[in-house]
Amino acid sequence: MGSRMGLIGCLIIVVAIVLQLSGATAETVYTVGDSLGWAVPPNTSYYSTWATTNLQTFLLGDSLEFNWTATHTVAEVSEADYNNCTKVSSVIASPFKFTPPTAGSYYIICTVDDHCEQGQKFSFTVNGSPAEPPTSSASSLSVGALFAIMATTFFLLSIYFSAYL
Ligand SMILES: *[C@@H]1O[C@H](CO)[C@@H](O)[C@H](O)[C@H]1NC(C)=O
Ligand SMILES: *[C@@H]1O[C@H](CO)[C@@H](O)[C@H](O)[C@H]1NC(C)=O
Ligand SMILES: *[C@@H]1O[C@H](CO)[C@@H](O)[C@H](O)[C@H]1NC(C)=O
Ligand SMILES: [Cu+2]
Repeated sequence: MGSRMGLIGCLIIVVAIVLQLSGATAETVYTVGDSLGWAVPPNTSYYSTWATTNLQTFLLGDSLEFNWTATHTVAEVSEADYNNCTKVSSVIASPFKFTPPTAGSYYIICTVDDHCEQGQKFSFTVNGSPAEPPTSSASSLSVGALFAIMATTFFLLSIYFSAYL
């Protein structure tokens, strides 16, 4: 009876470890605008459409990469400044990787000339509670470490079998 409870407990731990490892996802890096990069878009809805299409599942720990060749900036602004395309001082070299530090809404504009008015702007929401760690240490576990854990677990299981069954 006691041995069966121990065996079941051990199995539950194995399943939990395997589920956590398989469920761990690496951070995603999104290239803003895909092949267009960060530029004056062909129409004012280009980046809002891109963000809606691509950033629905943006999670804490994911990054945005801005690539550009002409003169542009990346500025994180308030919602009011985003709506008004208000210029703030911000000049950053390309490529620029931005990793939102917390969950919440973000407003990104280019502050050069009238680029923002022409649609070089987008907003998005980072999903995930700040209370949860943004990256899972399990995702950095090598395949070798996974097999080591599995092997150890099965070794322990075999001890249960030989000792009690
Ligand atoms: C942006 O830069 C990254 C890294 O240099 C590259 O992999 C990606 O293809 C570039 N994207 C564009 C749109 O140029
Ligand atoms: C904006 O431009 C993109 C890329 O050329 C195109 O796919 C999209 O249909 C355009 N949207 C509008 C509203 O014109
Ligand atoms: C809105 O933008 C205009 C033009 O950039 C600027 O003069 C004005 O101060 C802005 N208003 C607010 C409330 O930020
Ligand atoms: Cu610009």
